[in-house]
Amino acid sequence: MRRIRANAIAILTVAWILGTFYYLWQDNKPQSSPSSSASQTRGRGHGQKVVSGRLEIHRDDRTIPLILLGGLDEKAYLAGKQLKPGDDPYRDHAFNLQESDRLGSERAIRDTRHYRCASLNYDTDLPSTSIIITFHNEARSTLLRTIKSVLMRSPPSLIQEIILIDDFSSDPEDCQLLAQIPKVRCLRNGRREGLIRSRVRGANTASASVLTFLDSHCEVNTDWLQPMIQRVKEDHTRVVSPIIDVISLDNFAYLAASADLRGGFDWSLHFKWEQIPIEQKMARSDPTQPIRTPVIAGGIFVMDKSWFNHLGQYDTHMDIWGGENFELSFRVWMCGGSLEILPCSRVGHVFRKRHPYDFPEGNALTYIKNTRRAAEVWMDEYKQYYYSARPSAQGKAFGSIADRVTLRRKLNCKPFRWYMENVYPELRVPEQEAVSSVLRQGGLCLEARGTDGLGLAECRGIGANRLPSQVRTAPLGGRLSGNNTTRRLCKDICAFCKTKNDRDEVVPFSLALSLQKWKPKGTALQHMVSGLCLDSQTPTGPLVITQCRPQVASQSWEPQIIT
Ligand code: LR7
Ligand code: MN
Repeated sequence: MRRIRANAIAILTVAWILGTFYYLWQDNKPQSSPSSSASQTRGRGHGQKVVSGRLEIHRDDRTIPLILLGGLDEKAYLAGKQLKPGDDPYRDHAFNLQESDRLGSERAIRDTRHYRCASLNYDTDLPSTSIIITFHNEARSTLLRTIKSVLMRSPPSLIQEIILIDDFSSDPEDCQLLAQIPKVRCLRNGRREGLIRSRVRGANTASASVLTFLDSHCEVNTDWLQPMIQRVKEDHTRVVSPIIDVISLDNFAYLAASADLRGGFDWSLHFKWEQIPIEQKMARSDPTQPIRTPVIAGGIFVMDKSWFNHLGQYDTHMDIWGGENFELSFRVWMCGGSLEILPCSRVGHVFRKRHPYDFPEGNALTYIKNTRRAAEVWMDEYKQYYYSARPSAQGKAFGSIADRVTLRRKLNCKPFRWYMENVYPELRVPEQEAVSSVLRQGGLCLEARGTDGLGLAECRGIGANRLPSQVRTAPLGGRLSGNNTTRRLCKDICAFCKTKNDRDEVVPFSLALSLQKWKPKGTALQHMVSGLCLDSQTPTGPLVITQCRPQVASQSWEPQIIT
C-alpha cells in the first residue's frame, strides 16, 4: 500500500516537471503580435530559455564584453568627490550617497520584464539615438552608473552619442571628465537654466534622428532601448517611455515597478501613477503590448527628433523643474501623436522625497508658473478646474504665452475637450455647479439687484473689475450666489437665493439653505425644491422660475469661467 502511494507521488512529480517544461516551451514558441511588427522567436540569449530540456539563464551583464571607458580614470573620478566622515549621506542629493558610492558603477540588476519580453525580436536596422541627460549637481556615482548602464545594456550600434548637459553645477569637472568616455559629450550651461531649456539645448545639438531623454540617476535594464526605438520607427508620432522601476533612495535596491500603471493627474496638475482602467486591463491578453498613457512622468522617454521639433520642442519659458511633462503630453495627444508605456522596456530611477537643489524663484512659484502656462495654453475652458484646485495660482505671474498659443494654432491641434473625451475620460470633471463662474445668457450675465431679486445685466468682467453684485455659482454646492450681505457670509463667493412663493421670483436671501439649491439640467438650472427652472422671460424684468423646458433660450445658462 505504502509502495503504491510512493509510486503515485513519484509519477505525479515527474508529470508536474514535464508539464512545467512544456508550459515554458509553449510560451517561447513564435507568436504573432497584432500591433507590433516586432516578431517573436525562441530565446535570443536574454532571460530564460529552454535548450534541450535545460533551463539556462542568460544575463546581458555577463554576455556583453566589458565596455571601455576610454580615457576616464573611473576610480579617480569617484574618489574626487567622497562623503566626508560624519557628513549626512542624504544632505546633498536627498538619497543615501554612501550606499550609491559603495555600489560601484557596474552592478548587475534583475531583469524585471515579463518573461515573454525576452523572446521578442526587433528590426535589425533600427535607427540610432542620441541620449540626452541633463543634470544639476548630480552625485558622481549615480551619474556614472546611468551612463555605464546605457553603454552596457544597449546595442552599441543604437547609441549615437550621450549628450550631458551640465546645468551649471558647482563643479564643472563632474561633466568634463566624463567626456573622456567614448561617445559621451559634455555641454555646460553658463547659468542655471533648469531641465527644460537644458534638454532643448541637448536636443538641438543631437545628431541622431531619435532622441532619448534620461534623468541623471537612472539604471537602464536589459534590452531597454530596442522596444522604444522600434515603436518610434514604426510610427514617428509615438512618444514612448519605459516602465520606471524604483531604485531605493536608502539602500539602492533595484525594485520592479507594477506593470499595470499609467500616468495620470489631478486638476491641480499633480502627476500620479494610476491603475490602467479595468476594461483595458481585462482586454490585455498580451502583457508585452504597449499601454496608452494620458501623460508621461516626464524624465525618461524616446521621441523622434523631427517630431519633437515639429511639435515645438518644449515651452522654454518654463523654469527649473515641473509642468513640462503635462505641456508635452497634452501637446503630443492634441496635435496628432500618442503616448505609451512599453512594458518590455524597464529603466530604474532613484525617486526622491525632496528636491536636493534650490529654485531661484522658489519651488511653489516655479511650479505654478510652469503649470499655469500649460493650463493657459492647452486646457481651454477646463483650466477653470485647475484654478479651482489650485487657487493660489490665480494672479501669479506666468509670462507671455503668445508664442505657444500661435504654435497651437499653427499645428491645428484638437481642443482639450477632445483630449478629455478620447484620451482621459477617467478624469472626473467637478460638477458644473461646483465651479466658480458667473452665469451668462446670450451677452448678459446674471446679477443680483440689491434685495429685490435677480436680473440680467451687462457682463462686467471678472477679477478686479467684477461687481460685487454679479452672481456666481458657488464652488461648494449647487447654490446660486450674489449680493453683498451673503457674499460676506460665504467668504466672497456664495450667496443664497430663494423663491418668493407668491411671485415665483428668485431673490437673494441669506437663510434656508434647502430652498437655495439648484442643479444643472442640460443648460438649464433647476430649483431643487420646486422642480422649476430659472427663467429670464423678459431680459429686463425680474428672474422667475417656470416649468423646465429644454432648449428654451430664456432658461439657458452658460457658466462663464472666473480665473
Ligand atoms: O535645475 C535643474 N536642472 C536640471 O538639469 C533641475 C533638475 N535638473 C535635472 C536633474 O539633475 C535630473 O536629471 O533634471 C532631471 C530631473 O530632475 P529630478 O530628478 O529632480 O526630477 P524628478 O525625478 O523628481 O521629476 C520628474 O518630473 C520632472 C518634472 O519636471 C521631470 O520631468 C523629471 O525628468 C521627472 N523624472 C522622471 O520622470 C523619472 C521618473 C520619476 C517619476 C514620476
Ligand atoms: Mn529624477
